[in-house]
Amino acid sequence: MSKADFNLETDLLSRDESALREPSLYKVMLLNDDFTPMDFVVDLLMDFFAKSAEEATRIMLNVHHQGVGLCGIYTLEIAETKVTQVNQHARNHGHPLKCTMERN
Ligand code: TYC
Repeated sequence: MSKADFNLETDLLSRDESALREPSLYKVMLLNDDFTPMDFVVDLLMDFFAKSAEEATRIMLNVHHQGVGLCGIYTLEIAETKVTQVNQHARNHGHPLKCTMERN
């Protein structure tokens, strides 16, 4: 095998060790509370998660009734940024809304 034929991914690393494996994904979730106004949550889902008014309303009501709801699935840094921005936005407006993330 000539040097030109050597492929690190396929010849040396197992599938699990491959530098080409997909990045881990993280679910970004909204948690329910009794105080944050529904229209604030709908606007937040449209502004930070690019949801339509209809989809944002569906997600907000899902959180309201189930206690938690999925906003989106992202790679680590994007998920962390969404969580930080949403929690800061809620704090800035005096609402207790919490956004969290978990490994998918
Ligand atoms: N439960 C809130 C209310 O009745 C609405 C709400 C929805 C709050 C989703 C937070 O993540 C949330 N005003």
